Amino acid sequence: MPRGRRRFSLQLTVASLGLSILLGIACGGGELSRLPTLDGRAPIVVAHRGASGYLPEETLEAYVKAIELGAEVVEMDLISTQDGVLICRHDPNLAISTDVASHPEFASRRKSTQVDGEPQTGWFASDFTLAEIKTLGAIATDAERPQQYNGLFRIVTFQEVIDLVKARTATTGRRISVYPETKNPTYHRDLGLPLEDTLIALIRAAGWNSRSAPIYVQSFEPGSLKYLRAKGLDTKLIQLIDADDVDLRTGALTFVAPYDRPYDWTRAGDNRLFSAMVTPAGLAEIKTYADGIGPWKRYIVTVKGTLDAGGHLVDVNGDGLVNEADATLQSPTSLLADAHQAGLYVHPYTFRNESRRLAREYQADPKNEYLAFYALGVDGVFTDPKFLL
Ligand SMILES: [Ca+2]
Ligand SMILES: [Ca+2]
Repeated sequence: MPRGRRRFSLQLTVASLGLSILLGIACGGGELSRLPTLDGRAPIVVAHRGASGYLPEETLEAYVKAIELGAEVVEMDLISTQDGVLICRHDPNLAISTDVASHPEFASRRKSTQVDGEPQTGWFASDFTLAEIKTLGAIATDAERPQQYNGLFRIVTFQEVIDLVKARTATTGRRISVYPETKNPTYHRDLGLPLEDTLIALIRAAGWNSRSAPIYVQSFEPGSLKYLRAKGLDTKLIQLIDADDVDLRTGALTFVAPYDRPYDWTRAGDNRLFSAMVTPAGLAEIKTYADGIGPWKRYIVTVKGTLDAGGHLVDVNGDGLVNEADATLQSPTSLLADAHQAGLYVHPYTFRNESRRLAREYQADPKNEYLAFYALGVDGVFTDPKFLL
């Protein structure tokens, strides 16, 4: 999901207690069935990488925190170790989210390579066994987030999160789901460490290979989802839909590699952009192998900056920066209606509470953004959960 470039901070959002409060506001008394979701159920709150507004992301501690805050779904990215174990990390490059750089015993493994065509230098999970990775500490990936927990928590395997969720489901009596993403599937296949068959085996072993099981499987690469389905995976599948950014002068989404199209399309010479997925034809194709879409939220409601008479962007709030806090909401697109018409769930990403990411109409209050999207009928939201205290 939301990859490095858009990983702005912060602190965030709302889990289910907050959700019920918000829905109460949205529905004038909590009549959840009035929300125009696909199946009439209340939208799900997906804790993006765990309680990543509080603790280093994708650690057991971050998932425990998210569950304690009330999230009903915990999200994770899956990458492979050298010995083929699926671990929860957003980036194959361990320099981004671990303290590997401070481990002299691994200094010689630093190298330069490419991930989805993007040159990177660092330490890569495919060069480390699980046992070696277990000696590393997780660190916050965003300087605006708490740093005091850096190095304290270990990297976890997907199996360990499955075990956690099952245990917490039993002790709380709540239904808690997981939402794993096959991360960089083509990259892993090229390395001889394909993710999909291992993932299917873990899901089967968990007894979760059905549409009704507490699991959603997501990917940006259609080929990964199609492979999973063809190999017998019967869980809910969600096609992620990315873009690079918004051109604040026009409100149009921009498409710059590697956020222009799924990497398997790039490799196949298919030059369509991610935006092809949100057309009626694109949605119909997705419906042949998936149950829903996870679009960047700007596909549903985009924003446009304020221009002066000379056509220059204006710093409306006078903070010296021109960003989304100086921009206004545009009319919703037809994507939600089109996707629901196609029978697809819609789970947009990523909701965050920093004021610089909130359009003017939200008045620096992230609750207003949730209310707006809930009213439109989204079936869930990816959030970096943090209660608004
Ligand atoms: Ca993700
Ligand atoms: Ca400003």
